[in-house]
Amino acid sequence: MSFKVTRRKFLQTASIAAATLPLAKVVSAETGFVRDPFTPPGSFEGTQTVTGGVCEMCFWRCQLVGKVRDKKLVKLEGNPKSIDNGKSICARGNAGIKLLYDPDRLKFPLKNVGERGKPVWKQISWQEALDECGSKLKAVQEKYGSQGIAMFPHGASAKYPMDFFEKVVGTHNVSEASFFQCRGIRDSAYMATFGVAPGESVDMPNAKAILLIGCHFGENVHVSHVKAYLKGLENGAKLIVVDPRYSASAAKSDIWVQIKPGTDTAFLLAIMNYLVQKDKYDKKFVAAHCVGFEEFKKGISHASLDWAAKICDVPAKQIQEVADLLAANAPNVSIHPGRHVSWHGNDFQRIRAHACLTALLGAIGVKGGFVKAKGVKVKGISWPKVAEGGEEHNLKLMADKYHFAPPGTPTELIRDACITGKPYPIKGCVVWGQNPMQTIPNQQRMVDSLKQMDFVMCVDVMPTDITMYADILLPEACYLERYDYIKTGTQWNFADKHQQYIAPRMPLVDAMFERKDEVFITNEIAKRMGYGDKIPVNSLEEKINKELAGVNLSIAQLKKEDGIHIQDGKDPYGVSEDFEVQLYNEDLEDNDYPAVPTYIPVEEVPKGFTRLVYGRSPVHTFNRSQNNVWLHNAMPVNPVWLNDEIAKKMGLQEGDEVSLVNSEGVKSSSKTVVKVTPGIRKDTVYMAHGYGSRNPMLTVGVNAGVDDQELITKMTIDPETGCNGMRNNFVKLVKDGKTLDIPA
Ligand SMILES: Nc1nc2c(c(=O)[nH]1)N[C@H]1C(S)=C(S)[C@@H](COP(=O)(O)OP(=O)(O)OC[C@H]3O[C@@H](n4cnc5c(=O)[nH]c(N)nc54)[C@H](O)[C@@H]3O)O[C@H]1N2
Ligand SMILES: Nc1nc2c(c(=O)[nH]1)N[C@H]1C(S)=C(S)[C@@H](COP(=O)(O)OP(=O)(O)OC[C@H]3O[C@@H](n4cnc5c(=O)[nH]c(N)nc54)[C@H](O)[C@@H]3O)O[C@H]1N2
Ligand code: SF4
Ligand SMILES: [Mo]
Repeated sequence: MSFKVTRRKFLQTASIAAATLPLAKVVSAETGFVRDPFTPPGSFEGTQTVTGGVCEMCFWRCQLVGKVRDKKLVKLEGNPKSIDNGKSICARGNAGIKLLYDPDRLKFPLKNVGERGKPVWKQISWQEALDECGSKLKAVQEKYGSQGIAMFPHGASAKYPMDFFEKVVGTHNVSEASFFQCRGIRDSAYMATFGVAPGESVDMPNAKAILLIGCHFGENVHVSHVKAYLKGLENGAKLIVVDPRYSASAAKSDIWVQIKPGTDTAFLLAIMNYLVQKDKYDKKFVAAHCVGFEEFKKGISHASLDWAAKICDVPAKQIQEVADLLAANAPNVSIHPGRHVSWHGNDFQRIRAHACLTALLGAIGVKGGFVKAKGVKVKGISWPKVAEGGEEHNLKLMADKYHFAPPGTPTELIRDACITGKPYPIKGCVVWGQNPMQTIPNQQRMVDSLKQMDFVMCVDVMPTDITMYADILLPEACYLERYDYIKTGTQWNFADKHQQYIAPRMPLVDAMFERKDEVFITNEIAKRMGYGDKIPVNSLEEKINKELAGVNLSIAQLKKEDGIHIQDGKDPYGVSEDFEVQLYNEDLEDNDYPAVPTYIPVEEVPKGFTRLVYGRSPVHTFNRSQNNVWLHNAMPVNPVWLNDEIAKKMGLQEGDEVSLVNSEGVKSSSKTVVKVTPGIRKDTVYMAHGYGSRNPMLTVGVNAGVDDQELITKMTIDPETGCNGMRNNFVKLVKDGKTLDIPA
């Protein structure tokens, strides 16, 4: 588009001009990769390189080495042996040291002698803390049954306790924000279409065209995935980005579709209908692998280019241009499955459309297409299944809803039960590595759920907003201080020499203060709940060694191999004969859901308001890194992106300090600044997620920027999966105490 040059220029100036954000100094704004800002060359003399680190500043788990001097970690780098991230790590990975040594980190077990939400902390011994957790959880179990305990887990360290609570204690009430507020819909929708969860399995390095719906690589940073994307662009792939905002990816695109939020399914339906009507789809692939083509064809026949253009507020010609570009490059096209996909409560249908479009283009198992890498499986050591049945307490089955939910229980079913006591009370809560205050919409419902509990325990590394609601708060060793999680995979670029890797997390330094790991904590609670005889391993190191033994490896061997075992892999290309694509899915039909991808309209923006959408900060991971001083300095607040013409009408200028209020009257408790830009639609504002912490123990991150979640109070639930849509909240800006209407 001719548009592109000026747009790109504007982005460059915008990122430099954002004077409050010295982002450009620290990281490349587009990739989030560090340009080594803090480390004068030569200052690492006398350090020893320790291998075997696996990053968990986010969940991509890049492989690390650490430079250690006098038992202190002074620098992190990518492990040069890695065939995944290689020597690269991102800003957040680099700043892991500042988490490790954060003076605000949890150091000792704490007991809340104040109120939930307004804690007064008293340091106690591990013995006392564990006795209290064990006895209180046992009491809940005895009084209300195992289903009376809910768990909110996330991350490597939460897997072992989650397994314990599900299989030994026997509760179904486990809800992962990384499913129900993130990618669960994607996995379920692809399962219902391809029969497999997709991961991020698109062969972007070898693609001739890449379609990103919402994905904003460069701000969303997963090192090897971003590398794959950039490699594709370097190799000449055409890039189509569908986003209401001029994201870092949109800035690199050949076609930017500035879509109206919530309407992507209509856009995809029109593309598919056009391809079918014009005979531009892969007939051979469809005949060999697709089920229900005729029903599908009929079901989407209403979706003309003009129909979609009106709904999506983009030119019909542009939709056609996208369709033609995809068809011209088929089958070597990467239709990205998405990752955070719980957007508007109509998302399962959209993600089904991603998968169906991929199939129509024959872009499966071919270079550049949807390609599942053939990785290694390392069998985990798990708790024995003790609790039998319990299905009569499965909230999902009892509600007879959300028949395509991912594993676990939809958050709202758990919170409904907490708040109403129906169909049964939930009175015990274990939070492990999740921050449901800031990652699940409608904070008041979370507060109400937590306040009515008999007992709440949190295991965390930092004092975050959720930890303010704990009765007992336990300090965990962080990812740099413990053995953990065996990361496996294949090389990031599907090179001709197919390889696989096995990389267990090994500590780079010892844990300080009284921090403990998940095996210690879970086992001690298990003993106190009467399950001591079920304990599968006595230490995390033993667990990892046993798991490695399953693939004829050991920690000692891995240490000799610089932390990463590499072996021959398998060619990932090709499609098995029995691979089936459900363009029309009978199971969906039987459960009263649309069997062919269908556009379900979302609520329109009310007069005087604008739609709030959010995404990633390139230098933060959600809220978890907000107190990290390097990352905080790189992007101290999350500016609210406001369309320049709208800003002008409102009399607002770049850098003006504002707060936000939503259509349900909820006001942000902190402030941020306005970013005035043509790079956002007039009916939408955008901000990075994760800011605005309220825990005063976070001396760096507290009240920095605005918490998007605080403003997301209106609930929209995806009917197939029960996942939370989070982009149907409408806001106004407040300046100098005055609430400003948003002009139409
Ligand atoms: N409004 C809004 N909501 C969202 C999103 C959004 O963009 N906007 N994103 C969604 C997405 S994509 C996801 S994946 C989820 C993520 O949501 P969460 O799972 O809640 O987020 P995390 O940052 O992984 O977890 C937060 C907690 O883990 C703690 N933690 C960090 N390291 C460790 C550790 O080693 N051990 C323990 N025990 N705790 C640790 C942090 O201090 C923090 O309290 O949020 C979802 N919710
Ligand atoms: N730096 C960094 N990187 C991360 C993370 C992090 O916390 N920090 N988290 C990781 C995790 S767990 C996840 S799940 C991923 C998430 O990363 P993505 O899956 O890429 O994130 P999304 O939130 O889906 O996409 C945000 C983009 O969607 C656009 N958008 C908003 N509404 C709509 C709409 O209706 N239609 C379309 N087409 N676009 C819309 C926004 O403008 C924004 O550019 O990022 C991962 N990478
Ligand atoms: S992408 Fe960055 S934060 Fe995530 S694991 Fe890799 S280095 Fe760590
Ligand atoms: Mo996520």
